[in-house]
Amino acid sequence: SVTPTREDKFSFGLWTIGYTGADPFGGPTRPDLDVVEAVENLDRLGAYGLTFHDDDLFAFGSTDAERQKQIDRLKGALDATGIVVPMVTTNLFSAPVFKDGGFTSNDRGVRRFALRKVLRNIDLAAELGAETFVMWGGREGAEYDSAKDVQAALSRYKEGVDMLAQYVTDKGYGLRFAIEPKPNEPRGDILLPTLGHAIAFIDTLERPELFGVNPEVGHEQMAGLNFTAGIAQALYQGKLFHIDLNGQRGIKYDQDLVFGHGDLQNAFSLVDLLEHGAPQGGPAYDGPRHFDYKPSRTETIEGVWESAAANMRMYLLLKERAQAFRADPEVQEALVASQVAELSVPTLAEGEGYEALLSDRASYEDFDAAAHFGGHGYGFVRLQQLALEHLMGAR
Ligand code: 3MF
Ligand code: MG
Ligand code: MG
Ligand code: MG
Repeated sequence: SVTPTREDKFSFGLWTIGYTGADPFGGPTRPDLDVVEAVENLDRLGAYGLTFHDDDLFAFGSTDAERQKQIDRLKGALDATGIVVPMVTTNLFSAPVFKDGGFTSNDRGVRRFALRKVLRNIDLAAELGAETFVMWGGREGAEYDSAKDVQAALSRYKEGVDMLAQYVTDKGYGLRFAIEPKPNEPRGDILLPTLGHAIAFIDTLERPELFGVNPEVGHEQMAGLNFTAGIAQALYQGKLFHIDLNGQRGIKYDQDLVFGHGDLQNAFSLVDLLEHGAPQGGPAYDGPRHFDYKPSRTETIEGVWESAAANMRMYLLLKERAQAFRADPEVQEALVASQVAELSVPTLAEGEGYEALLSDRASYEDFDAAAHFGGHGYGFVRLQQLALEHLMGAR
């Protein structure tokens, strides 16, 4: 069915449906969205979760009383609807104090302030029962190579997040961290620009098991990368802790379109991967299907809710199409012809080392490379045509 239910685990950032349309060239085109209205509408549309940055819920610099009032209003709406908060994230990019970053600002005082802000927000995340704490370091970067010592910045990043991991461990919070990579915007270059950079960085941490990634469709595509392939590697490395779904059309600014409104083919293969795991039974993802999109500034508040619904509908339509693709006998036959499953057969026999391989004449002396080069095709184009026909509803 393409009607969203709680079991689909669709969640939205408060900053997504709450986007008022302000961009670098113009002010808002819609009024602010109240958190209670946000929760009620997500519930009405069939979503299961709301996520937020501290500064989305209560303005930066709020008094303790103002902060608590907003938290209480959110809790009331959650209780009334059953909407949950599976993820909380931190804003170290909007306030002017973070203009050169939070954890990696050149200014040590800013770095200490950033850590305190995040610790406070981690307490709130735990209180609300969140499982994941996302960190997008949007201002952790530079425009000029001589302005930022990248190796020192990575050391400070590590120092900061190691301390946060110590904190959640000491407190017994069940939280795990997900780093969100992005190549650029708002900084000219951002640290940990792709999911591959982030996974490599996680390897240097004191508690790598507490850290994974929160890749965003548009962010990887801004770097010209194949998002589905990146997600497959994140799964392979056990690091897909969370995901930001949206649409992007090529290498340009972060468009944050509705999921599927960008590279539709890649959205199809992504849903196929998320829903079916690797074709040969690799690990599957069972976390939230989280949308990080921006309702276009041309739309009214009715358009906001229509676009929120469109994200979920696109996901469910793609899921239906992917199921039909996998179930089609002709596709199954084409997959066999393309030897897709054969890649899961180990190259060496069990216990076989280089000595046995060296003495296996069939693998080299008697191997007919010419026949393999000229003699057989893989049929990948036929497979792609079948995939696209399913995507187009032509089969
Ligand atoms: C910016 C983003 C961010 C992150 C968020 C963490 C404001 O391009 O994608 O959204 O997703 O900070 O969840
Ligand atoms: Mg983004
Ligand atoms: Mg984006
Ligand atoms: Mg994002």
